[in-house]
Amino acid sequence: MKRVKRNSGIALLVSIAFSTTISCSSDNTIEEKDPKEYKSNVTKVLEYAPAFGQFVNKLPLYEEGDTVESMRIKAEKALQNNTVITLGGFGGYVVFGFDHTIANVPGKRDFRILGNAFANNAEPGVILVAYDANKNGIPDVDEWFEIAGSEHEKGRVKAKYKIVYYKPAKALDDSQEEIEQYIRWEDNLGNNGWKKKNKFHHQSYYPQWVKTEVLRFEGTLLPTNAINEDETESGWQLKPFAWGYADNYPNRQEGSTIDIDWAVDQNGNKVNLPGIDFIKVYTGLNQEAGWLGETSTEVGGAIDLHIENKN
Ligand SMILES: [Ca+2]
Ligand SMILES: [Ca+2]
Ligand SMILES: [Ca+2]
Repeated sequence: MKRVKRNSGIALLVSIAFSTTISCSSDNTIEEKDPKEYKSNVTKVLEYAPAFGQFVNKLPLYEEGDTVESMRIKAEKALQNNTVITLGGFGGYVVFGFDHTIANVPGKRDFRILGNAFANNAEPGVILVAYDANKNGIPDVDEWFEIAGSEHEKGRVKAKYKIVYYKPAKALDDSQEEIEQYIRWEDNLGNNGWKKKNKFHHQSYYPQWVKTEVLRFEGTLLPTNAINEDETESGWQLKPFAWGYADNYPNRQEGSTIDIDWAVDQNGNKVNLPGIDFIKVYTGLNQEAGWLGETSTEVGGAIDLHIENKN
């Protein structure tokens, strides 16, 4: 009897010690982890809201019954696996985060945005970054700052650009033909027109999980980058900007990397962020380039360069 009692006493002690250890580690935040345990890539997508586009409803794939939330999860899985998602035309966006704060190392570029750009096929997206200053786990409106890239610096961008796209009739969505007057659009500069459906992609270009009749977006408009050197169909080229945008250079090139020190406030003044927890990318151009169709930024993840270098 005595022996049994002593054993259960030890077992109780062990179980208390064990539960103490567990509660300690769950109480302590991720700051105490070895940096190598963090993932260098995106771990969560907070929002996925593309504009119209020839890859919309394909990347990621829309299936009957999908909702805003199920499409968010599909976008999240895609970025976790470095598979590209499309943002569609101007303004379409994705917001994502990491399992740690990406440090702003002085004098160094800090992260890379993955896309599907290749030589003369740049579809630049504007990048915003947020440092979770109040530590509530979400990017608050006043925590967002825009990365001012080369075209910002040259004064070639238009701030507060607004666009609206109108949902097409179902017959047009179902059509397998090319359609010149497919999706009506207008902007706050007095421009308007129609987005085309091309001969390569027959599915609806309007996000099918969105129930509203219009899509509205606002942001910084980048200058057009399409040129057609020899006036032929094959002559279309989408030229990259010098630095500071997403889906602008191939993933392995330095042009796809970003320095958090490029972040500016609404007045264009530099902000000094210690690091960032969230990134938003939106398509920066309202442009169609011949048979290439509309220019749409694609995103396939983002990499913390400091963690990647350590591993
Ligand atoms: Ca830096
Ligand atoms: Ca916050
Ligand atoms: Ca692209």
